[in-house]
Order: sequence, then structure tokens, then C-alpha cells
Amino acid sequence: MRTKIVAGNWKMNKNLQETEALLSELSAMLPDSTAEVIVAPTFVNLQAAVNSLQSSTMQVAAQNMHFADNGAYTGEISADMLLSLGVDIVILGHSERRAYFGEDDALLAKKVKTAVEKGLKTIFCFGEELEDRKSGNHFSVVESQLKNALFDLDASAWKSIVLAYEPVWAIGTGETASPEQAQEMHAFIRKTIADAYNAAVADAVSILYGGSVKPNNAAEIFSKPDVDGGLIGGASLVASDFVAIIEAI
Ligand code: G2H
Repeated sequence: MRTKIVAGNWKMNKNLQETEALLSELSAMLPDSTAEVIVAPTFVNLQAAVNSLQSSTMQVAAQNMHFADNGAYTGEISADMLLSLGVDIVILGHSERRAYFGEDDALLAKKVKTAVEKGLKTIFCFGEELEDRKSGNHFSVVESQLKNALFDLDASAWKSIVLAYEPVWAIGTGETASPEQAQEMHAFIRKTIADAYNAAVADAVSILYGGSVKPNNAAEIFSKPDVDGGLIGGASLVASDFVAIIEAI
């Protein structure tokens, strides 16, 4: 049985007071679930989130991290800084980091390596752009994103990797991959990992779907056998929507 996960990527939303308010609302409404529930507020509110979720089963993740231990990297955040707050999960490779901040596979390989070495769980995001899908290159694009950033890892490192397939054309657009498109790609991802490592690694890794998951489409997407949960953006900012998505798993 793979771990089911519902993670909320809050992106650059919610100030301190709004973060505390949303977390207390979520804590009060959180259903009993077999899924791990994760929230990823912005860096400056991580400490507040950890404090407010001390007696909750919800976990806190960061949205990014630098690969270096420390040093002259103005504006950046290290793995040790996250760990010192009690944050041991990090989202890496989100398409917005790739598109707006120039993060490429080579940089992400370094970040993932550091996260693994430091003992953080990584939610690694990847996915094709609309042109890739239109031209039929979506499988090869996804395969190379995985290979370039992850396939230098030892098989044992995969215990701390969670994958999040997020087709760029479905992010924040209201357009979602159909459950069949998600399943087709997730099965391809699992086969690609089985070929690169082995079936045990491939069968154990949780693969989340991300891209305009909402209360009205979550259950159908989550019902697919290779979809192990979701990385939720917009809908994670509204407690009732996020809770409905958790209930859909
Ligand atoms: C994809 C997703 C969360 P949204 O970025 O990572 O956002 O659900 O708003 O499409």
C-alpha cells in the first residue's frame, strides 16, 4: 500500500494572520483520513505554521530550498534552516520555480541531492508544457525531467521522494488533465522508474497529481490506480475546499 498524500501549496499567498486563521480553521475541520495531509505556507510563516500545528497530524512543508549548506546566497534558505524550525518536507521543481526563477534539471538535481542527504522528504514537481502535449512529446519530456534530476539517486534515496506530476497547461488555469490522462502519465512514470531502478522502487513511490484539482474533480482523479493523491494550489487556500479534497481521497 502506497502512502496517500494531499498537499496544499499555498504559493505566495496568506500573510501571518491569514496563515494562522486558515490553519486553525483547517485544524477544526480536518477529517479523519488515511492520507498524509501537508500544507506549504510561504517561508516567513513556516515557524508560525509549525507552532500552530503542534498537536495536529497535518505536516508543514517549505516551497523551495537552496542546495548549499550555507554561505553567500542572499535571499536563500538552506535545508538546515528548515530542519531547525521542525520542517522536514520540501517542494522542489515546481513549474513556477522553473518558469519564473530559471530552475532547470541540473539545479534541481543538486537541490534534491541535498534534501536527501539532509533527511528531508522531497515533493518533486515536473510536467510538460502545452506545446509538448500538442506535439506528442509529453512522455519524453517527463522522462527526461525525471532522469536528469532524480536518476542519479541511489534506490534507497527513493524512500524520501514523492513525485508530483503537474502538467503546466493545467496549473491555475481551471483546466485539468482528465482522470484518464493523469492515469496514463502516472503509469508511464511508474514504468520509467521501474526500468531505471526496479519494480519495488516504482511500486512504493507516491505519485501525486497537481493542476486545478478542485472539490468537484478530486474524487475521480484520485480513483485512478496510479494516482496517490494531489498537490493542490488554489483550492488549498479555502479550508472547506481543501477539506473536501482530503475527503475525496
Ligand atoms: C499546481 C497546483 C499546485 P493549482 O501549481 O501546485 O496549483 O491547483 O492552483 O493549479
